[in-house]
Amino acid sequence: VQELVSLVGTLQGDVHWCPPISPYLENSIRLHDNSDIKIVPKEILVLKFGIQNGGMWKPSVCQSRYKVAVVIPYRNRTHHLKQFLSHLHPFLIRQQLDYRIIVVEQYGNSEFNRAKLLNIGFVETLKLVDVDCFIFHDVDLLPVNDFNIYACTYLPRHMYSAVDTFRYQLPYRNLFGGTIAIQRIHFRAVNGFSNQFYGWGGEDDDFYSRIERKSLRIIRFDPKIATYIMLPHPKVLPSEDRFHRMNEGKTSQDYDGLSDLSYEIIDKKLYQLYTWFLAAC
Ligand code: BGN
Repeated sequence: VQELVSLVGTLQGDVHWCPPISPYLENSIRLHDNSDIKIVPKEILVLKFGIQNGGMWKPSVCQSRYKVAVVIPYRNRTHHLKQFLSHLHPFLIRQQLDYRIIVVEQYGNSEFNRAKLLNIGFVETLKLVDVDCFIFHDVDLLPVNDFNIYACTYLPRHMYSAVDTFRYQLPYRNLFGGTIAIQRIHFRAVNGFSNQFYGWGGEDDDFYSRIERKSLRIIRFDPKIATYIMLPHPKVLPSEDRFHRMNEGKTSQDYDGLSDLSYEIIDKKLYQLYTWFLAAC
């Protein structure tokens, strides 16, 4: 917990801070494999926890030490999204976070551009809330341990150290994909993600290099805490272009990213469990 940085400023009014470790964290692991994930109807989640429109929540009895935006790049995974929200809302609530879930859906049929959707999510979120910590999160990854706190550490953090589908081993040391937590200042400092990666693979490796080039480092939590399960999906073919893109990325960081981001928001809505953007990119 000491490694986490509180980015919320001063106490508002006469409430007190939430305790450093939430009393609601549970030691027992309730997710063992993906058959454990039950979809909870949104009406029930809203009623039980008081989730606000747009997928927002914060503790009412104390002021959270951590304010975060969870941004999800998305297209065509309705079932996963329902499972994700059913799991993640109660998980974040047990951690007593002040949070908002934002889903950025890619419009149209061009190849999926995960990295650009995350850049868009970053920019659009900041138009709605003043938040200093971003969690960029794939929809098919679910954290199983309550002590994996969804707040920013000083350094950018790769959130999974162990995933069931990788037999709980990291495939390689510099992996920075799937789920990361990064401070707003650091995301800006590296100029966000490259916008050039269409199709599967490489955008996260490129992002890792961006971090290194700006003399930052990454950290991870202990694999016993940073454990995830991955929801099953058909294997996608990696993009052939990704090696070329990664090579280009060595010199294009300062002009490819947040600095040249162009897109159009086709639609947006505050759904009960998340804020939704439909983006053409
Ligand atoms: C890597 C992918 C990552 C992906 C991880 C885990 C590439 C670039 C060429 C080596 N990188 O191989 O994007 O997150 O696997 O699945 O394909």
